Amino acid sequence: REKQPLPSLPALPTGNLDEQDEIITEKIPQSAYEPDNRPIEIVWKNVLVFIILHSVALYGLFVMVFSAQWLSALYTIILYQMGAFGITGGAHRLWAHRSYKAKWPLKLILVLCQTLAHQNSVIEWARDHRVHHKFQETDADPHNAKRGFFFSHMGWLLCKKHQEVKTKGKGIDLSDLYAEPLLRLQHKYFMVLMPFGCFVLPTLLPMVLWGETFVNAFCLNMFRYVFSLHATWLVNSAAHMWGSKPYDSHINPTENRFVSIFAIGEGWHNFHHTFPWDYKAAEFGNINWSLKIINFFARIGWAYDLKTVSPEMIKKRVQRTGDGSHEIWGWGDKD
Ligand code: ST9
Ligand code: ZN
Ligand code: ZN
Repeated sequence: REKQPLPSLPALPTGNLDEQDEIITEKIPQSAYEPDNRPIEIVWKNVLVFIILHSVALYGLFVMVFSAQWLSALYTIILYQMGAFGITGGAHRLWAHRSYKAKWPLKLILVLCQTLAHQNSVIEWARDHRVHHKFQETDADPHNAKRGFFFSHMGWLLCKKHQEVKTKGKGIDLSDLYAEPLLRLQHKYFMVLMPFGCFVLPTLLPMVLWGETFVNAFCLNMFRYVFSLHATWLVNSAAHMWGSKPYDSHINPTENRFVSIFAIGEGWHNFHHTFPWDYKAAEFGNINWSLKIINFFARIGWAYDLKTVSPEMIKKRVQRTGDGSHEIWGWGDKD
């Protein structure tokens, strides 16, 4: 059967997004899509790499519990938090959504932390993520949750992208990202910066600084990396499937407390897909470690122009499209 052509959507708004709720949250009617039954093209190299990564990471967990120095275990947790903030505060809230502005020292910290997290370069990450928001849960969504838990979690990184991702993705404006020399530099030299920043340096430091063994340091770092990948992927899988929908019951993203814990505040995904330009990525500040860090940088002046949705706008939206679960939380009392 032939697919119906997709209706065209307005481009992602840029600049001050405060008033553009309706534009960014406009959805492609799901009726325009039919399930795609074409066989997927598995990328066996990635399958092999992920099997190796997971095996070493499992051993890293064993090392963390039984044989690593306590300093190495603490260091692993700190690195995980730093990488996580590179993704949440950097690739996601700053660069993919432009939900606040940052001065260059903060940008430098963020790009270093994002390299430590290795989820591709900021430019590639933000491109896929903008495509995800604009075409959420359609064939053009890189990790379309309608294709199941495994596909949206990590399966999408193990096969070729759907042609719709590439075709529709071409219409996404990335000029603001390419206008930043720091991001261009990271993108251009990513295949040098990433191995060094995500694997070599994090392994060497505990060996040099407090005499950890190579095997322990290497496997702990792998555990840190794989754990942070799963924490991130849960936002695409679990937080698109399980949880409440207080802000918009017509979309699949949910409020998921469990995901928020591991993704340092990014599990409030029903709010985030409803109001993607809000720097808090949530209505409240609970279980939102990323918000606390951005607020700290705002206090010292490195983060500014923090965009946020007014309580009135949230209230109107909750009443209009929410699933009714919001009432039990009250208004603003968790801030
Ligand atoms: C990783 C990313 O894990 C995770 C992202 C998660 C996002 C989460 C979002 C949730 C938000 C909240 C954040 C929570 C954070 C919590 C932190 C807690 C710790 N538009 O990609 P290619 C075109 S990465 C437009 O190779 P293939 C383009 O021309 C893990 N065009 O497609 C492109 O060429 P170029 C580590 C697009 O060949 C060309 O297609 N990394 C788009 O189908 C080829 O692109 C890996 O494992 C688009 N969106 O291969 C790497 N996409 O780039 C895995 C593509 O030159 N990736 N085009 O412009 C791969 O090996 C491949 O991408 C592939 C697809 C095999 C998956
Ligand atoms: Zn999402
Ligand atoms: Zn987002």
